[in-house]
Amino acid sequence: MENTPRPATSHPDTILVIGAGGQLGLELTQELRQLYGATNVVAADVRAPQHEEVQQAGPFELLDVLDKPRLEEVIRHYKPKQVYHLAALLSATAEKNPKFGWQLNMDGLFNVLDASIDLGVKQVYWPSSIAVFGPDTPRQNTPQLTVMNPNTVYGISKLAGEQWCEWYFRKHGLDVRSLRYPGLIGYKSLPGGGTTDYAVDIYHKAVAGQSYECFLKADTYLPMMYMPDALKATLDLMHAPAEKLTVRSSYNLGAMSFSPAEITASIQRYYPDFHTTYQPDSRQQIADSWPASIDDTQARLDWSWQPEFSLDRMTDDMLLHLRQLIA
Ligand code: AKB
Repeated sequence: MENTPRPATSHPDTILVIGAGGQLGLELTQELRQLYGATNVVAADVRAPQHEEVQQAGPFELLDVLDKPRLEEVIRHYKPKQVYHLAALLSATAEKNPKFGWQLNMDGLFNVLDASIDLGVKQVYWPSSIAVFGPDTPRQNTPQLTVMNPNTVYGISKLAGEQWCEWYFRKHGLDVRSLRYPGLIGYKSLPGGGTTDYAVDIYHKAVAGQSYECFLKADTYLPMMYMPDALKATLDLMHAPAEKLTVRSSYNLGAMSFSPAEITASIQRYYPDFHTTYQPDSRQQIADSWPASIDDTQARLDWSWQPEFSLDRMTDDMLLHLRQLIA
């Protein structure tokens, strides 16, 4: 994470990252290994990831989070004090496979929370999403506490998960922490099955010299965040003193908000001939039910959250790295 240098920290305990092969998991695993040493960070995923960094740079375990005995075996073996549980089906995929989306997102969370209590894990990180909000929610500067009513399987599972995290904290004293991520954008890996994925795909098309067909309308505003900011937020939250945290469901987290037309214009600063066409599909309905921008005052107050990347700064960095990758 070259833009937000932090001093190396010594961390005596093992960390387990479940879903380490995913878009966030890959980068979070790399970041944690840099901070705490590769051998102290166990990467786990249902599939052996393609990325060497996850599978070979430190311990790796094949793990289906729905297989509770196997999860317990991994926890018993490594005795992690922290678990990052990132495995989930995202919004668009969960709409197509609702029962499995619910099962993975909920039973996976229960397995992690219960195993953590039973086997002495002290801290759990679990990502929530802007998908917890729904069509009745105020769309601009969506507050931390407001009408929710999500209408996607993913959103319902994330909202229920937030409430369960809070319940496990209050009832069992498990130190569960969570963020409501906006769409995450990074150059190291592709997201899969989300509604905000277009904002990653579009950069890949631009550097390949192709045009982009967008599945959302040109003026669809959604909250977004560049990966270095997402990593910083996650680690800042996990490092914050427990007594500072007033939210035990999940924190609103904002950075930037833009539309497909605006990201296209940002890319055109480098590729003037690049253009986007618009062919909205079922994901448009999902996007229309989500906030356009987020009020993250509570995160700023409680643990000094401050994003660094604007749209143009993200575009500069994304294009620089993607060009290097294909060179
Ligand atoms: C999705 O689009 O499903 C995710 C999310 C906003 O949680 N990126």
